[in-house]
Amino acid sequence: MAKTPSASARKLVTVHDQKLERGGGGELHQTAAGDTPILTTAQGGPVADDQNSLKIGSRGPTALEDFHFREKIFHFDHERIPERVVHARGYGAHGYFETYDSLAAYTRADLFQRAGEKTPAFVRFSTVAGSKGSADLARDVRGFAVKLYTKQGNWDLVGNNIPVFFIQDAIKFPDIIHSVKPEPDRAFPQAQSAHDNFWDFISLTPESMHMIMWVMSDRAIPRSFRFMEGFGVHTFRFVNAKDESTFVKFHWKPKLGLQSVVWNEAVKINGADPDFHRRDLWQAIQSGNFPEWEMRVQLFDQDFADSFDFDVLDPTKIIPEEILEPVPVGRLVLDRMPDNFFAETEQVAFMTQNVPPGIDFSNDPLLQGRNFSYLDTQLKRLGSANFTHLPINAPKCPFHHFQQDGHMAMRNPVGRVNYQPNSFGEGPRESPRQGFRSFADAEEGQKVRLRAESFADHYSQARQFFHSQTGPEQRHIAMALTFELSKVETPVIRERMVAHLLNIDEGLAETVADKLGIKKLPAPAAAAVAPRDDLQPSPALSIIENGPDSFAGRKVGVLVSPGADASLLKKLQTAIEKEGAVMEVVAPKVGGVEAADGSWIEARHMIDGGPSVLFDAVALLVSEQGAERLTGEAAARDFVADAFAHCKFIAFTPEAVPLLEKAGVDAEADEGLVPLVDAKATKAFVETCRKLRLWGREKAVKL
Ligand code: HDD
Repeated sequence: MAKTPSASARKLVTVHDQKLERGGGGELHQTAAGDTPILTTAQGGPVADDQNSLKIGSRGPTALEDFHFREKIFHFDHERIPERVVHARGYGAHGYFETYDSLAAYTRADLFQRAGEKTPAFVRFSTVAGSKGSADLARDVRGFAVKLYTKQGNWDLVGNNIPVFFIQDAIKFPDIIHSVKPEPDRAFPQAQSAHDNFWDFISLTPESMHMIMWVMSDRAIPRSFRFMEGFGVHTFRFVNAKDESTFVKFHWKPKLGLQSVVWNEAVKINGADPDFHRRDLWQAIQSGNFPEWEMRVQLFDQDFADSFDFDVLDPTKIIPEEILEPVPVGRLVLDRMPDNFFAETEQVAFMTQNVPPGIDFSNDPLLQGRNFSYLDTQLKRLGSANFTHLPINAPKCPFHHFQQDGHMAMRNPVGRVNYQPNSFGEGPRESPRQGFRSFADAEEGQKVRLRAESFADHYSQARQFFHSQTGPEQRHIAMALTFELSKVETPVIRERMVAHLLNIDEGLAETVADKLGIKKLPAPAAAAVAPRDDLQPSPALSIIENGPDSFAGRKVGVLVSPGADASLLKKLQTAIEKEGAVMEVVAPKVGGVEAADGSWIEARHMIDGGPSVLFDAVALLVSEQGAERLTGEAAARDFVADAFAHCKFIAFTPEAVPLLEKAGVDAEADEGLVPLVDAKATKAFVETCRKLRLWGREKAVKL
């Protein structure tokens, strides 16, 4: 019985990838009209009444024999599974990875053998600290977990949008995570690092200083997942067919360039649209604007590793791109949202130890620890050792093994033999040639609990990161540190942090100390290795230096009033869409406004539902009367004032000047205010928007 899927006939996907319609399957389950499936129990029994439980008399007790009620409530009671202990809030999408050229010289991993090879992918982006229901714009690291369903099994590259980590040894992971999560006695703050426990741990953990510079930078408040980089963080190995190893670090570069928001904006976005990042990815993919990242690899040998300033096994260090250029090897495209969030995004299980032959681990102690941790967590979360039977986790290549039974076993091999070797010539056998062979590195040493001396420099790269930022970015770091530490109630923790900052940049330490009201600077923190001054700044570390040269993928919010110029709006829309950006109309009332020429302008948002923080640039297309009325509305004044304060480009019709003025904005303040005097000006405005923000305004607005 073929039927068109409808909202009421949602699909169930079995582990065999058969799609069954809910309620489908035979005439008994059809209504007389034949178009609406009959509601059934999970056992398939048709249900007569789903509105009333079975009672003894209409006001009497509920009967125990009401198996439909019992099953319905039983199932509902068990809908939740534990959220991830970290990275609980996430959003995923399907896509593919396309290999540019053969990398056979470096790796025998099948996905890298042939130019043009396409490997199915599932990617989940996440924040680390917050619960599943927390807001997207928390100041936090973003997870960037990629599952590639290769022909040699799944490869999970479980990375972040920051190339370093807080700690050098996985044994400290529970401590760093406990410290950032809500404090155990009071259960707050949620999705925030701005509290005593986090900064206490950090201030007692100097190895975190490099990471802290990144987390206090705008990297931790990305404009969207589409505009951020990803990193595998650790040094891995490529191993070729001759069993030769090359070290490799993985990078993802967004095609649309890097972009972040500012903190004042982030706080407001969290209120206006806590799902800002989710919605952005959903809208981009559903409208056919598929986000794309390029995979680039830093390849190096043992000689390079030996000569490099820092230990390549230390996950708190990078190899600057200017020293070792990342080579493009392929692209990742996300082109399909999951059919069901729970089945796919929630149940996807990433594990660092999932690597195909040709990709191997280094001795990075953080990576080694991760390889232990990720298997445990899947059992806890998904409840059965058979979590690989879930379609999202199952390999897409043929697989054969003798693992069997257990809770929810759904892929059970047929036949008599479930072991090997066996005398019946049945079942799979291992293949020394094609199977995974660990790189045969020679290891020896005493059993010790020691941190390598080569891991001891905690400040030099933190300083290098800070000095690689542009002026506005350095200011943002200072402001972020001040904000976070202002929430710390214990003075000694604040002072300890300033003592660390003195080892990174004196000016930064002084600014933060001044804002925190610390009158006398403490002595710099004791450093096992003196911070170095000779590391060259790395421009690749700045977001502003690596912005795009187009406005593609961005969004303009156009505030209209009754009597607005519809043809000007049309021209603006054409210019915006030609750039690959999107326009959304904001109006005083739901539905839209009547234009001067009598036509109707449809609006997507009402002003207080569409504040300017949701847009990359704004335009004010208002009539004289409209402007006058809008000056009386707080939401309209905020729309303008926020756009200006967040250094956004603002186009405006001459009639909008009173609104600008009421919002405290001088229409001639700077080149970021673009008068829409004629149709040509719409194009000029969009070209101006390519700069994304007018950072020169920042000092004036004291962001
Ligand atoms: Fe982790 C999840 C990334 C260190 C233990 N981690 C998790 C996710 C990402 C990362 C992106 C979410 C995956 C998803 O979307 O399902 N983790 C990292 C990076 C690290 C890192 C880039 C350092 C370079 N993690 C790390 C350590 C440990 C863990 C040192 C433990 C020893 N991570 C976990 C975990 C999680 C996890 C507890 C929680 C949910 C999950 O694994 O599936 O096992």
